[in-house]
Amino acid sequence: MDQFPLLPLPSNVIDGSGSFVFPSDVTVSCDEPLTSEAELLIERLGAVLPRPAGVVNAAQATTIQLKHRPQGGGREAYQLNVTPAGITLTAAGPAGIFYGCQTLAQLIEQTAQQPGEIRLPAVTIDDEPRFGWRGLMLDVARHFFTADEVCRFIERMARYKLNTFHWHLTDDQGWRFPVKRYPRLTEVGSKRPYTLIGHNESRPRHYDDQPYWGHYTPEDIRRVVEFAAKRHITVVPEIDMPGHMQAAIAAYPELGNLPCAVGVRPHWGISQHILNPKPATIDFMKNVLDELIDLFPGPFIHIGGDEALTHEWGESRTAQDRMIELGLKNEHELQGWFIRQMGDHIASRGRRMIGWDEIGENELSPGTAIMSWRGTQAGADAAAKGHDVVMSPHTHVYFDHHHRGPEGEPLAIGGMTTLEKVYSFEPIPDNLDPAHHRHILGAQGNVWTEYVPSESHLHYMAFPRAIALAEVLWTKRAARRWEDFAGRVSMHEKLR
Ligand code: TNX
Repeated sequence: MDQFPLLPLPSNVIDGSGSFVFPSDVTVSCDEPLTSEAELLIERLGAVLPRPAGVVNAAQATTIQLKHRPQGGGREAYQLNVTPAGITLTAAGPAGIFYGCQTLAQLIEQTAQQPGEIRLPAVTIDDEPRFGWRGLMLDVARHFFTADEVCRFIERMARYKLNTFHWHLTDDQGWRFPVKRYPRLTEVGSKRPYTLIGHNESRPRHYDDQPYWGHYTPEDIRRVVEFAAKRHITVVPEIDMPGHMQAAIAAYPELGNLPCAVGVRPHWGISQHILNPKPATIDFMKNVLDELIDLFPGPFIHIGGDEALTHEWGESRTAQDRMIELGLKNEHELQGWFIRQMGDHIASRGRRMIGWDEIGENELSPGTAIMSWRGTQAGADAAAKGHDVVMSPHTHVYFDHHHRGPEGEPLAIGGMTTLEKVYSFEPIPDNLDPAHHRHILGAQGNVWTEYVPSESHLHYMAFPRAIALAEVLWTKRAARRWEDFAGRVSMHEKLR
């Protein structure tokens, strides 16, 4: 199997004897609940097989059989068997079958590159992931990506067995999530009058004179969620609060702290504008979350919570009175209170709150999960207190950083995160007591898009780094070798 650059590397590969030669008419059969997986496999193979494959009834002789095997292996585990007589894929459920199909499709696509018959060497692959949260985050607020572009991004994630898509839907520079009850969020909040040219740190700042806008419809959201679900990807939507809310405050000034109007932010960096802590604002955000929960069926709802500058609360009579009324010592505790209001509401709707690691600086309700981005220590601390954690440190998995540059690369936010650095990432912190390891759900790469204006640029930033992360999260730690991975990635990229 060494000749095949499988990505991510499977757990266990045993070479068999002989090989399987594909007939000119390939057929796929499947047990009842696996029809969707069979259809997706057929669709994918359509691009490489000389004639389209067909689905047939499980009783007939077929090239590829997808079989449901209730016992053995986790939900995402599979066994792929290639023998001279045919190909069988078994798993305890549709997710495992889907991952087995990704492995099989990689094998077939690679052999199909050579002229002549398609022949696969006999092999048995037993495979399952190391972590359950294998994610990528996409920021659609700084630059907007359409539902079709998001689906193509998700499609590519699925090929490497990533299973969680975190959708950063709102920020200072644009509100992209449709809320029926508050239409101005998209009418006003999704448009900025012009956008910064060049880097946010350069002075003087220059702006283009192009209005920039974009938002989703509820149909777009449903389509993305369904597209992702078919590929066994859970979507985690994020409404970032109480900071990163300038676009919402531009739409509904009563959410802010100042008597004067603010616009949607035209440049990057952290905004001073933050939601006020009035009961009406808390209710407003709960209503927004209700509509979010109605459109996204997944277990986690992300409320951001990062980089909340509390300066405006320090200057506001209303915020100060609220702090006294609630018996809170300072603005930091007020931020914690705000987040807990959201967490309680999310829990009352049967979902779990997740937020950036700043929320862990205040007491959290049990069941709240955190996403550790300012390094891994905040994640280790939260795990030690019994909270679930997704590791997403800017040191290793920020895909808005340069690959190797800045020399020879397009403008980026800065930093450098090489493929090797991503590959070296270990999600379980060394200093975490083994009793708490189970709280590390996995990890996630983040694509912030201040400097990522187009779909091609997005793929350029995310890949191949996302593949390194996929292997970190799927493959057993002891089986990971950088040189081996680097070789497989370059073979794979050549074939693409
Ligand atoms: C920090 S990471 C942010 C984002 C920026 C990003 C740029 C995090 C939770 N917040 O708002 O886009 O840095 O790398």
